[in-house]
Amino acid sequence: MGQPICLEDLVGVVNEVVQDTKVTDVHTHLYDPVFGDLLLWGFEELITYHYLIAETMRWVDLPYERYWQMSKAEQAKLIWETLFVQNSPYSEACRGVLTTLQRLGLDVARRDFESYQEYFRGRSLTEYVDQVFALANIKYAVMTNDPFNEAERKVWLETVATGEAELDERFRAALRLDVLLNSWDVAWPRLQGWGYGVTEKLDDATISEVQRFLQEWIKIMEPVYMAVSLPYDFKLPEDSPRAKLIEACVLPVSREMNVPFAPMVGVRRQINPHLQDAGDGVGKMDIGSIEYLCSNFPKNKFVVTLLSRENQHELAVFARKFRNLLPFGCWWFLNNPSLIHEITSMRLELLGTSTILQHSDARVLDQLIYKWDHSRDIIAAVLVEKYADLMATGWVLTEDEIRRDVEKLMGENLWDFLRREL
Ligand code: HDL
Ligand code: ZN
Repeated sequence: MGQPICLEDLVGVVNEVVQDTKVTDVHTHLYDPVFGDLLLWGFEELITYHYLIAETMRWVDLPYERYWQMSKAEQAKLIWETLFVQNSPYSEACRGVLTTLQRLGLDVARRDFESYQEYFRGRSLTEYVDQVFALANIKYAVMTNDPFNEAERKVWLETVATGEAELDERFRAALRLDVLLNSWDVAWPRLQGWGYGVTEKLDDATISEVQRFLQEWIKIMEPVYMAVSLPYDFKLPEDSPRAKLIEACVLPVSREMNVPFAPMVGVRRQINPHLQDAGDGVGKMDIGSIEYLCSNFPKNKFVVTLLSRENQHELAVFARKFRNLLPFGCWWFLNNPSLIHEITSMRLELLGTSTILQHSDARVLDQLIYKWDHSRDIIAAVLVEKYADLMATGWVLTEDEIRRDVEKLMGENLWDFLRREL
């Protein structure tokens, strides 16, 4: 049971436990170094993160194509001057750059752009991965792995599947199905070219071959889940290739191989295409589609994150109704202190410890440091509120119990969900 803690020690104990707890980062865009240049890292990648591009382009009247013609170093300098010198960098993406530099031991007060670039030159990537994972206290980072991405596919087939290189066990795969599910017109010719007996028509033969494609990539990647980013107007049930592929291919294989399905719903894709990756928006989705999945497929496991703030309360309420629904993270436009606080409070109040509070969505290795620093501070503050409320009833609390709860909330619930027999 361990020693009960007193109210005076609560803040210290909760913060220490949250800082100490290694996280499973349930969703990132990072890659094991074996994937080479697909893993982004270093100052210029950190400061040209697409969030910062969008914020910069609000200030400069530069034609978009002129920005895209710049070198990475020129883009970095423009962003630095615009967002950090001409304006105070308190947006979450800007502050994150500074938190990362500070945690790496660099002097942020000097505002010395060149020295920040210099720090990374000649660094060993594998050493830097160790340093970042230690600073961010990461146990696992779940990648986003797309078998339709030629560069990535090549590494899986020629390096990983052949046993030529072992994956670093800290990087876990997620099989990403955006092309298959959102662009069937693009997907089926590619599948056909890879030797799957598919046609555009989703008849029994094609369905069986798409299932084989999924089964084969699950064997290659050993993914933690199968994910897809779905638009805000995603609907189930629906008479569409996407609905058919999900119900006839993804869900049967998901259940057969115990690889949860992770619909990530709410993007309004490319509302400003000139911004490229930074050009997506957000929209409220119809939670009835999540209800349709959870209630009609009770033996399937769903790991879900939604992009709209307006969907968060519904998601938490629906998770109370369906044990096969595991909500996770404050995704993308929600990954800001005010919204992380609001969503974390809501989830603890509605779901207790039966949820996963956060993921980083990191696209650049270095971001793990700030995304987890910032989230840990907020999660600890909310947990202090909740444990203090418990203690006000006369409840006696031990550090062991706080550690147990925090481990679940910071990612262990994913591994437990995989072990569950629904
Ligand atoms: O689809 C996704 O996984 C999103 O996270 C997008 O990659 C988005 O562009 C992003 O990077 N969000 O942080
Ligand atoms: Zn993402």
